[in-house]
Amino acid sequence: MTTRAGFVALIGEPNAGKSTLLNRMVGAKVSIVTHKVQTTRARIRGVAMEGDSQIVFVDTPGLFAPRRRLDRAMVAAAWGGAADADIIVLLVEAHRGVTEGVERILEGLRDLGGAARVALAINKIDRVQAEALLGLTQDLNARFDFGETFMISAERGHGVEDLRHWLADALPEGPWLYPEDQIADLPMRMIAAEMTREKLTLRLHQELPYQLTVETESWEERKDGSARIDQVIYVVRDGHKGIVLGNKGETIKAVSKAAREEIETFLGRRVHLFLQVKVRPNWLDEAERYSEMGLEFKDGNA
Ligand SMILES: Nc1nc2c(ncn2[C@@H]2O[C@H](COP(=O)(O)OP(=O)(O)OP(=O)(O)O)[C@@H](O)[C@H]2O)c(=O)[nH]1
Ligand SMILES: [Mg+2]
Repeated sequence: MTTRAGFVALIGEPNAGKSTLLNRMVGAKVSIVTHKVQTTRARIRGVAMEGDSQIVFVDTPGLFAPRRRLDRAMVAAAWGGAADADIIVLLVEAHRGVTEGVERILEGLRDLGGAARVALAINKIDRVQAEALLGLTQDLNARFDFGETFMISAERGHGVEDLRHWLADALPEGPWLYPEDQIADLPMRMIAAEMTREKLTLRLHQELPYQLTVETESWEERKDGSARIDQVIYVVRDGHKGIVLGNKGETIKAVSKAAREEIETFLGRRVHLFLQVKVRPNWLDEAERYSEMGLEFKDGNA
């Protein structure tokens, strides 16, 4: 048997549907998804088997013009994921087409050189008329020499099988990189923290989701088979703490319930989840917060 294995980086603008595609390829929710931009903050790997190929998908933070230190670390992580991959899949939203952001990404891909093969996946085709896709495909292929173009709906699953087959054949020959039954390689404590961050992002508005982070502080296995998980939500201001807690603690209770249910589904057992909110005005400039997220902390403001 000839096995194949390798890394496939999913890159694109924020909200392009990278995490949705990763989850669909893997068949489980490994990476969090929201309707808001900049949901994913670090590289998240999900493993899919296709015939004799093992495809290690690398979900990356969206590529955008960074302003804050955290933004820069996210964008650096995304390009790092692309540079390290055997194959890159660029996701472009069908209904938005070639935006300035997409043009910038194409420039970045040109700078990367031919080190990796790049495929184009026009996503969210459920949102446009079929006729519009031909023009967009031609436009994008005139701008960059893609190895192949796919039209997909990551959410509904259209075209995803074709993409998976193509990737399985295009990966280099070699032994599998993970055990056959493994689907993710993020520590469970991080996945659990991400699930809580997803619920917070869905409930909170404006800048708040971008100014908080969630960390799992302790994880205790109980004799009855359940787990006790303690997490801290770091916010930058007292006012934010009040909003996260909500009137009579309503918001944090709802977040806690939704996150607990999702962690239970993932683990397949009962979970007791305890959330605490701490004000930490400078967490966005603390190296430890970045390593907890799996991001590189860069000194200085450059
Ligand atoms: N209509 C439609 N919506 C989609 C499709 N794929 C993803 N979405 C939605 O697009 C939004 C963003 O999806 P994500 O998977 O979080 O996007 P992302 O590229 O990971 O975003 P960042 O992590 O912020 O970079 C969510 O609301 C998804 O449900 C699709 O094929 N069709
Ligand atoms: Mg994402």
